[in-house]
Amino acid sequence: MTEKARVLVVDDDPDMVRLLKYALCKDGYHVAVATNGADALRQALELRPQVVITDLMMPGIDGTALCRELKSNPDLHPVYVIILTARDERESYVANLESGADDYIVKPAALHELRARIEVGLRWVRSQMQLHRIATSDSLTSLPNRYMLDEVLAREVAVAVRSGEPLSVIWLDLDHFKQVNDRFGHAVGDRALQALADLLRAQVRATDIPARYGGEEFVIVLPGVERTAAWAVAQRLRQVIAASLWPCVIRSLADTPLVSAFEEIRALTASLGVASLDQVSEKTASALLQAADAAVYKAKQAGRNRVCVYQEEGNAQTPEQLTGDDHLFATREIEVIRLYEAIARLGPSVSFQDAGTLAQMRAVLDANAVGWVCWGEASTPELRGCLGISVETAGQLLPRLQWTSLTQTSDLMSHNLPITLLADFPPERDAERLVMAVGVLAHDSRGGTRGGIWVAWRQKTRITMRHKFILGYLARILGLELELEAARQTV
Ligand code: GH3
Ligand code: MG
Ligand code: MG
Repeated sequence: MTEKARVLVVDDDPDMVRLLKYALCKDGYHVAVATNGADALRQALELRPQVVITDLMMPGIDGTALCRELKSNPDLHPVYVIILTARDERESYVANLESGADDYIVKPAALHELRARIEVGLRWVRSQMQLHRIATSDSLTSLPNRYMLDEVLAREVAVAVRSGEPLSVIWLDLDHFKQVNDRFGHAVGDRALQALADLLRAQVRATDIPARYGGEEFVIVLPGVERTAAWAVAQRLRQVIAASLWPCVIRSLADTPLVSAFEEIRALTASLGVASLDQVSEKTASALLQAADAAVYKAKQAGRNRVCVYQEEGNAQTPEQLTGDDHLFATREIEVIRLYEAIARLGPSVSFQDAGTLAQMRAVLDANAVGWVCWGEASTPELRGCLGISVETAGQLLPRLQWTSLTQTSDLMSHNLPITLLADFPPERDAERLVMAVGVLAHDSRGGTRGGIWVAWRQKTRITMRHKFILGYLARILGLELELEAARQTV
């Protein structure tokens, strides 16, 4: 169902607004009314009307002043303003057209004329929005383009300076991308850029803004995120890109005759640079971008497929926290990549009945037991595979697992919270005592439960972003087209 067009009617004559509201509602518009200019402005900010119909002569803020306010507020753009005017106000409505109003109607307004003028206004609003979309988004990837990025970043820098909140950016440049074009043609290169854009959209939170800077370079703006957290995001992106971008391109081109040649390339990787506003002395968008660009340059020089954090002049030492974490992640990362490779090789029909996949999952998550279940007709989970504990114990464990949808799970996990504690389970067999377990459901596109995976640990384990990501990834394959909603929603 299409959304109703929003119309705001302003007149100091209450009978007039009541009449117009009644008539326009009947015509299927969403109508709000105000009887003075100040109230009209308040309502406009709340409703974001596409069309405002306003009387001229009102006490306080009159129609002319209201029109000027509406038209000059970028948050309300595009708004179409129709002036309602008495027959003897000819001079003033001409002046109003000059000062920004879009149209006028002489009172008493015939309803069919009013309707026709509203429709003209809505057409204008739609074309304005389309123009805006064309001007601000990149046609290949539909991400915000550089023009939009400049605008967004300038705004976020201003907000951060005013509020003292952190602000970071990640600059991402694909490695040796020219080779992809040279070997397989631009169409394949384009497909890779689209796949990368999809991946960025899926991996960042709703408040982060990924944009295409140009060519094979992308920038992600992370409001409210300080450097270390931005670095962790960049690391995760780097891993996901290395593990899944090229396999994803191959899959999407599966029916192309050339596809076997694509396997000559094992992975398409990216170098990423991270910079935060607190690192640059000049608090501007361009200084911040330059810093991130300098960091990417360092990542390229250091061998590509890596993340570098910007370092201020004369401050050559890397923050301890970053090197420490990096070291910790390094060994685990290799395992994660092996897991992805195994999954990519199995393709979209991967089954968790495959013991190899389960074994790798268990190793990567450092879990004591993992398993996979399938929902039967009776909508009770049916054990299909388990690793690490006996089938009997797994069978006892299953009904006690608190199954969580992927959305909820990743939401909880992103806050580093344990999901389900099975503190005293199972009491009779101490050797296989499992104190914590997580269940993740995968749904199909109609919302039906297809299956689930579970992971159990002997001790309380902190569920980190890493665990969350791996579980999410596995559940996604299980359900084929799962949206990682929560990953985007978490604040
Ligand atoms: P490096 O690792 O140093 O970044 O190497 P690179 O090959 O990625 O970098 P270089 O700047 O030499 O080449 C960028 C390539 O990106 C060149 C150009 O053909 C390609 N490219 C830029 N925009 C597009 C596009 O819209 N579509 C396609 N298919 N290719 C593009
Ligand atoms: Mg480049
Ligand atoms: Mg490049």
